[in-house]
Amino acid sequence: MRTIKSTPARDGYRMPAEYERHAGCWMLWPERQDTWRAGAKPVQAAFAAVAAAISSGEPVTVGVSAGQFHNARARLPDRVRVVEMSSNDAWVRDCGPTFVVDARGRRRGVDWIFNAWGGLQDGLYFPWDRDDDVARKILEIEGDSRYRAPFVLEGGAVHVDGQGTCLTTEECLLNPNRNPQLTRTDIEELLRRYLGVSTVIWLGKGVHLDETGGHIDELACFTSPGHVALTWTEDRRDPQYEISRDAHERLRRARDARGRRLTVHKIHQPGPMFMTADEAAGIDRHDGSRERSAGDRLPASYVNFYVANKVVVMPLYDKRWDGAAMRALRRLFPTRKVLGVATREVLLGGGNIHCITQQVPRRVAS
Ligand code: KQY
Repeated sequence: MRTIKSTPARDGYRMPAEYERHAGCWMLWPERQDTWRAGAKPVQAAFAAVAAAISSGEPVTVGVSAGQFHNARARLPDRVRVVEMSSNDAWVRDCGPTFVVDARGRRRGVDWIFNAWGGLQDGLYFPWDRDDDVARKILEIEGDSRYRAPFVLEGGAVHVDGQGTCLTTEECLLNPNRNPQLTRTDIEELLRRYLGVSTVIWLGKGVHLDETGGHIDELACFTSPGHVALTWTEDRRDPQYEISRDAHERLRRARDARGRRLTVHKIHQPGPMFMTADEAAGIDRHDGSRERSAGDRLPASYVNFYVANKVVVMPLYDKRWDGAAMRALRRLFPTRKVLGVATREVLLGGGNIHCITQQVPRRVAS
């Protein structure tokens, strides 16, 4: 597998939207006990259910440590490919490659520098060296050439419409715990070069208390060109109210790369949801890892879904709001079946279905 010194944009490559055709999807198997409670068994069941749902519409590969290989193989459906791969945790959206394609249907991957969402300043765990190698290993297996981007970024920090527009947040990308040497203008230029976009739409803050420091993939995403789903609440006393209202205003004023106005689809958040004492008691404490405590507010959002070829897989966690979110996604993705998976266990680790998946766009054989 070759590492290319150029940039995707210079070579005519762009990041396709998630709703474009996939060759498959990658996940990593969860096991670390300072993230996942009860020996990670409850969350492994949730990951297996997500893999089963996605694999009904496209091939799924799960990377797993040597020690967990037999367990993962036994718990995942036979149609899911399981390969040995070490990692520090299971967030392949962030440590995996971002795939890019060109007009001839060729595919390559961008390997961002990964620093566990903030490095030694306020990263979530140390070390993160195995995570930083995940993108490269996936590209080896996929047989795709690699660009090593010269800056810190996670896949969950950007969404694209596939037609030249990138959506991101100031809270995350301008945080000095990622790239203190880069200005906003520098970062926009790097997004142009590495995602092949021409327009960057900046939202302000991410979801309230999101431990990644404001990833866009909890807050908002494109559902088709010109259409954005946004997590929402009508409760003015909730700090999320002001965050979502500000995002809505920015989206209302924005134009995408093709000069279109955006239609914003509000999806009411669940909860608010909090970690229980029982859940917190089941998580190991570890120096250098984020402490997870009873009463912590969880960054719950329905916007953290995954769009596969034939299905959309969305988190379920709150009977009061699940139905409305599912109906909204059915309207937004009329050609796909919307499948819900109960993923409170994934949420306890600080993310959800979008964060634990990484799509591989389809390559057209040349
Ligand atoms: O938002 C994401 N893309 C990932 C969430 C990571 C949480 C780490 N504990």
